[in-house]
Amino acid sequence: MSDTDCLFCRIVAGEIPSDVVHRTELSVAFRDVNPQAPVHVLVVPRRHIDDAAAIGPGDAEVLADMFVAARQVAEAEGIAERGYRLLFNLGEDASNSVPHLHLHVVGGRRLAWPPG
Ligand code: DGP
Repeated sequence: MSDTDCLFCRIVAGEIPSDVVHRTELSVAFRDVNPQAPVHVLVVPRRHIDDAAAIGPGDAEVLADMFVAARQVAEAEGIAERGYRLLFNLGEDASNSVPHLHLHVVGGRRLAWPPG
């Protein structure tokens, strides 16, 4: 998929507005438009990657950046101490709806396990 067709590439480029809470050289984190918990932030790589199944050895640096960004978001949002969930949805059964890799950072309430 080309950048111009990709919703999250367009959010990263600032072409579509979003509530950005964290930026690094490699990733951007913004609030999910349909939050499932008091804190629900998506960490996305600036470079387009389709999904978690498309990750390869060359993506180590960007993945590390995304996980560090997720921790920093959790700390800034005040959920780091009580705990939170990091989640990649993948494919139809997991309701993956946006084909640009995104790490969900979800917390601020007790989260059910297993998820529905
Ligand atoms: P997933 O189901 O894992 O593909 O999650 C995609 C998430 O993206 C979903 O929770 C809603 C969110 N989302 C979809 N469109 C937009 C948008 O235009 N802006 C923002 N901030 N979030 C969006």
